[in-house]
Amino acid sequence: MGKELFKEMKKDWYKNTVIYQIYPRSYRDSNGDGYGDIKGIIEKLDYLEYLGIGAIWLSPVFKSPQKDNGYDISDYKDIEPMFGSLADMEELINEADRHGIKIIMDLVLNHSSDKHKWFLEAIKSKDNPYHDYYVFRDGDKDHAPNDMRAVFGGSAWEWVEGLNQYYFHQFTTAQPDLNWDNPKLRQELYDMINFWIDKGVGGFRLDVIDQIAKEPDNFITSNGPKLHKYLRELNQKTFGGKNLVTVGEAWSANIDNAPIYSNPDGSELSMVFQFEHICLDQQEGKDKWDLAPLPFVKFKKILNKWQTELYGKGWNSLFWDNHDLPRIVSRWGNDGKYRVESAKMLATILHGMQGTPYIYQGEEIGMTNIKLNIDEYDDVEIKNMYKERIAAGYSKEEVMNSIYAKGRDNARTPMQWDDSENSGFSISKPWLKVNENYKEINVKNQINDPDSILNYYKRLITLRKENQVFADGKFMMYLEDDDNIFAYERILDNHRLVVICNFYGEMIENPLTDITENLKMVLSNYEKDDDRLRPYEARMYMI
Ligand code: TEU
Repeated sequence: MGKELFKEMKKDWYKNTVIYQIYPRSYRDSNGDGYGDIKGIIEKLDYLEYLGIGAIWLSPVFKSPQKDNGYDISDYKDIEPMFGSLADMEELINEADRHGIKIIMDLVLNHSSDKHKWFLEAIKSKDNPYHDYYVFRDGDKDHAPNDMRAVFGGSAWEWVEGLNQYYFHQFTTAQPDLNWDNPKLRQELYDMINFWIDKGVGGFRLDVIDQIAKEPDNFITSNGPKLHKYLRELNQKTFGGKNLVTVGEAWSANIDNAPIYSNPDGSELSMVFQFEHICLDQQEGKDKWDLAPLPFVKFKKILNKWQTELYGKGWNSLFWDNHDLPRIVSRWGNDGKYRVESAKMLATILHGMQGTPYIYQGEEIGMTNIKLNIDEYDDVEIKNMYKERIAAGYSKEEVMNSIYAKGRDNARTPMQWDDSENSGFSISKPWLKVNENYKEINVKNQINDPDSILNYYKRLITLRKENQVFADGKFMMYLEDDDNIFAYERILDNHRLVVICNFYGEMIENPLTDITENLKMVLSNYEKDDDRLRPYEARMYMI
């Protein structure tokens, strides 16, 4: 292999790999305090190497009062003691590297914690050197600058007694927005990022990156006019040209601006993490709590659009789950009788497409949603929404049903390692309840079972690594208007990859038998072939 080609391949390593997301609180508790930690992750690196993933997206482990479980950072250059120490983090980076795994850190650059020293200084006086690191506006106690709302409920403006000003916060009041218009603030962030690059991290996930260039006076939160200017500067001052993978979480990204974020020239980020396909099972114009069935054909059209229109122009993330979303097998699969079949079917659809697939911890064993009593939940979003909706006159039953379906704690229950007490997550009472089904659904049960969901994921990851058609094949959808089937083909030179899935639980006819006649079936969730497609059947063919 020529040196240049090798360089070229390395630059795009994230296109042939799969990224695994760890929510550290819930992964593995090594010291028995009920919270997962960095040493716990190190214990599980052999498992992750077995699975075959190339990188870990590590949800925030920085110093934090944990008002939003780490998405409120009070020191970007230090580690939260409940997760370990800076030395543990360095050990994780090095040990992961020995296992062929890169560590992607989760940077929250849109806001800090209200306990960050910058903010504590900023509220002291209007002429404090840190005051302009945040977004303050004048007003009086009874009149906020405008009526903008925060994502987690309430006004986006919080009054500071004494300073007699409001600060702007898009999330909780404990997460004041940083002022990216201030070059000194930007430089501090770049220095901090370079600190982590020097420690050997493999890249960064950038939390709500589309919201950094807010202009609250103009009611702009996402996608502000200066956004891409700031992203290019960020790139040049930090990770640009360094072969790191960068993924921008952007709820507002669309097919028109995704190529700007993920321009193949490397001027901004490696890829976008956008949500158009994931926000469909809610009532139009309302929010995620207002439930509606998944409009299947529309869903396929959206995925088709991203596959075909971004081709050659940018790069996308492929995901069903993360720490903010419910468990996919409970959401769009079947977490009862067909849990195993539907989990594999959903994995097949996702991993056959173009983009970098993400596996959220526990997805690889088909972990499910949970139903708790309201006081057993931990998530600030759930708690705030519950109070707001009950006060607004919703019935308790309706609110609880929304939480069961969409609450973020569905994804945050402890990882299910084995059938011992607390699912092998911890020897102590975990911070959030373990799902009762852990005796059946756990890693130990699946690792030696060739037909398990876990080993199915492992095969998908191997197929992606070994066949370039997964990364580069052109996408073509079949039967776009069919109400049950999700099917497509990927083509690269004379290589073909065909995926045919029955998305639902009824047995149906398979109209695509001609297409697969001369192809070899490389993966399926049913044993013997059949003319028809059985409940949640998934087939992957190649030539
Ligand atoms: O999420 C961005 C975000 O907008 C979410 O709050 C999302 O709207 C919500 O979770 C959907 O239910 C990121 C992080 O992933 C999330 O965990 C943080 O709470 C949030 O940013 C603030 O940092």
